[in-house]
Amino acid sequence: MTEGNFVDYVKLYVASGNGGKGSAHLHREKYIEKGGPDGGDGGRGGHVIIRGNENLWTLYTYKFKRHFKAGHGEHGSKQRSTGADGEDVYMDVPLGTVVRDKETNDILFEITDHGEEKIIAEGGMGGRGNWHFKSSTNQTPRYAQPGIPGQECEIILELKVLADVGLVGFPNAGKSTLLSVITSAKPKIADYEFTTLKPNLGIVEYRDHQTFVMADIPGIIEGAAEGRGLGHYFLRHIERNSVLLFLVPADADDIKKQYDILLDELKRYNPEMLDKERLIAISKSDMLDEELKAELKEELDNNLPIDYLFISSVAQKGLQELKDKLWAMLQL
Ligand SMILES: Nc1nc2c(ncn2[C@@H]2O[C@H](COP(=O)(O)OP(=O)(O)OP(=O)(O)O)[C@@H](O)[C@H]2O)c(=O)[nH]1
Ligand SMILES: [Mg+2]
Repeated sequence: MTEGNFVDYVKLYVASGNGGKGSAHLHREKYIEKGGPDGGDGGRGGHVIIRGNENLWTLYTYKFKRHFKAGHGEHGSKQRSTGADGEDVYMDVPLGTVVRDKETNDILFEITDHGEEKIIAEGGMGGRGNWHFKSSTNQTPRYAQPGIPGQECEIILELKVLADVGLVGFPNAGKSTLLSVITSAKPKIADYEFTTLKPNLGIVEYRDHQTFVMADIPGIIEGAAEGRGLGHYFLRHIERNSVLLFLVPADADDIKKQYDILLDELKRYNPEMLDKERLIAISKSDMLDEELKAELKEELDNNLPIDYLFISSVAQKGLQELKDKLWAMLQL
């Protein structure tokens, strides 16, 4: 998935259909003097329905189509014939899509399951035809109910990525490079900070054709939770990951400190982030010679509070071990 087509926030207009009018038809037939009321009911207006689809990963399609209108119900007619219901409109969204009312910004619901359907705008009921209103005192009612108008509203769709593993690291830590070597994603990679501006997702192929999804998000810096850099906006994308992989480059001045800063930013953003499984990968470890690596290892063994390993995306070292560990953590 490239930068350009990852769409995670859209504003849309939706409108359900009007209910059809009930009919006020009076039956007329040769030789029958008083045929009586036989007007049928109007059909229901179409609903606008939001539906979860596990094959979608972004809200990309909604970048180009922003108005969704369901069909109107048809009017009732003679011989008690009910008008057809208006056509429902389905809007397929990826799992993890949060739907908000644009005016109030309130969350209306969230789609988390494949095939899950929620009506966002309910079609108006059809009006009842005149034959319903026939009574002993009124044998020939000449009125029928109008249909109920449909609803219209503006909504916001917001996607929280449901990847299994989220990458956390300072800018330039090598997150995108890792994604590019263990998945078929082709994120932009460069030797400067904030190369990644939007999340990238990749599917990691594991042994025996199993897979898990990894999300690469823009780098996080100190103060991200207060809005510094880009990280804050994108932290929501890793709120749902079950495992967080911290990437700290081997040439960092103080690896433990970088990890602590990252962890602190996550905690300030949402304390629940700390409930996730965590692993540290020391990236770019091809830059270390064996002696330096042994020294660093001793220091990290004493300092780091959680499990870690050395990797190098460029030299393709430690990647299978990394996948094994991540996979094991995902199975917990
Ligand atoms: N030597 C070495 N360099 C690496 C390795 N992985 C990444 N790099 C380099 O580190 C720089 C940053 O890599 P990116 O993958 O763009 O880093 P990032 O963490 O995605 O950075 P942002 O998107 O800015 O947050 C690039 O110049 C990469 O070539 C590695 O394993 N070894
Ligand atoms: Mg990047």
